[in-house]
Amino acid sequence: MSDRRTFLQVAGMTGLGSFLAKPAWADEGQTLQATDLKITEVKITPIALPDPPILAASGCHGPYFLRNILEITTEDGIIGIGETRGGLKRTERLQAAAKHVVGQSAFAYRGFPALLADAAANDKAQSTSDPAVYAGLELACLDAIGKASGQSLSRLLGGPVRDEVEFAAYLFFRFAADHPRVFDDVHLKDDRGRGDRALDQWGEVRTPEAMADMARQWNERYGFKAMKLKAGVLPPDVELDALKAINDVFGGQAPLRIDPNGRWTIETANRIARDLQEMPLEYYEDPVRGQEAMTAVRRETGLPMSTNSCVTRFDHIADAVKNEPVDIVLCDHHGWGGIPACQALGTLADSLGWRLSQHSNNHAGLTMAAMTHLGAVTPQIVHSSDTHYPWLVEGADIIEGPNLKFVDGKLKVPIAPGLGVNLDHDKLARAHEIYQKCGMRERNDSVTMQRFEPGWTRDLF
Ligand code: GKR
Ligand code: MG
Repeated sequence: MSDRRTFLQVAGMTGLGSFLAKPAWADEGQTLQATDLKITEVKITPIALPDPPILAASGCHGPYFLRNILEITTEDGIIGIGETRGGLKRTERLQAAAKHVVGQSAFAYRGFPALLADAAANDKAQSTSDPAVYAGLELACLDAIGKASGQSLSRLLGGPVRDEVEFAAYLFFRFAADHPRVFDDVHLKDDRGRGDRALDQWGEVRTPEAMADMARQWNERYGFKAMKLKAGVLPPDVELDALKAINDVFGGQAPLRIDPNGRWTIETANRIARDLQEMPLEYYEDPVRGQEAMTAVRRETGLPMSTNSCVTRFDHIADAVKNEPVDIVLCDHHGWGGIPACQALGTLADSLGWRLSQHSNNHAGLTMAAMTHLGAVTPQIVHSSDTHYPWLVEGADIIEGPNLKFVDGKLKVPIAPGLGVNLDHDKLARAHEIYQKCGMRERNDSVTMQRFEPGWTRDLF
């Protein structure tokens, strides 16, 4: 099976040279005070990257997913890079936040949330107080500090506690990349086509057999061991059969996860759980919506439960301590407010008896590197992390060189200064051009799904 290796005709070479430059203070043999990393410019580039028609409780993914890329320039000439969630609203918030951050030192990033909260209070029209805005800025500051000090991001943050970070297979039901409805989409603005010109070659995966075959191939291709089935798409019994078929492929040896994204009723979740109890289930992820419903399923089934929906902020923790809805929290540095925030969550998790994994939405290589560093500096991440990265076809990432490669289901923790990946500005410019042309400005999976299945709504199963 081959993805479109030359997507957008982009190619590059890995280049660590620019990371290996001497720190700005090294010439004079001075201390770190010699550089203040005062921010002179924050550049925000919204981008659209190709996405296949994968399915979730929210509907079907559109032809592109959106991200925002940050480049902060400092007085010392060092440029820090970052990536965060996409969408026009967030681009506008980032642009508003940028104005307040210019003139600050990149070393002082922990002061930015307060600075941005004050700014938001004074300017209600432009909410800069958004954890994903802060997380993008923080990442770019950490990258700049890493480059200035010659240290990798994970060394800066007290690690690495592991040299490699393990990821799980993130298996979605899906339509074929050349399903006719894909080409009806007015947003589509690249030269993908049918057959061997399709975005990818996985074909349609909407049966237990096709899903089990894809799981086998993901294990062979990437080495992933844990298998996460994105559910809440087909009737729950079909999804249960798909999980059983995956289990059979691995002879009962692969840790399994199933995530219906809260689209099941408590009754359905409890009924399906009876079969899950017979399988090597690592955890039951958000089968139902909200802490109280999750608590009801957890009490009834006794299964380990995880979430990226009902405990997603620090101010959800007090209720979670009371309700006990979960055993595992999927942290996400864009949602929890940065990498050190997720480390703090790890400390809390230790005392609450929780374990951590990482949540993912579609992302590019800067986030992939950031998630790897986060996995390396957070000992409580003991479950392999989610990532959508394998869905990003070769050549479509915006980093220099080929897409990052999983070996044995793992990525090596980058050791070059900062994030350890470089932006390829040609690829970035193309991804920005697609953003401008495609007209997508926010994610809307239900509208895309209604083009495949007119009248589709997100009813509960
Ligand atoms: O990409 O469709 C998707 C996923 O469903 C995503 O939006 C979720 O946030 O990956 C996520 C999850 O684990 O729930
Ligand atoms: Mg989830």
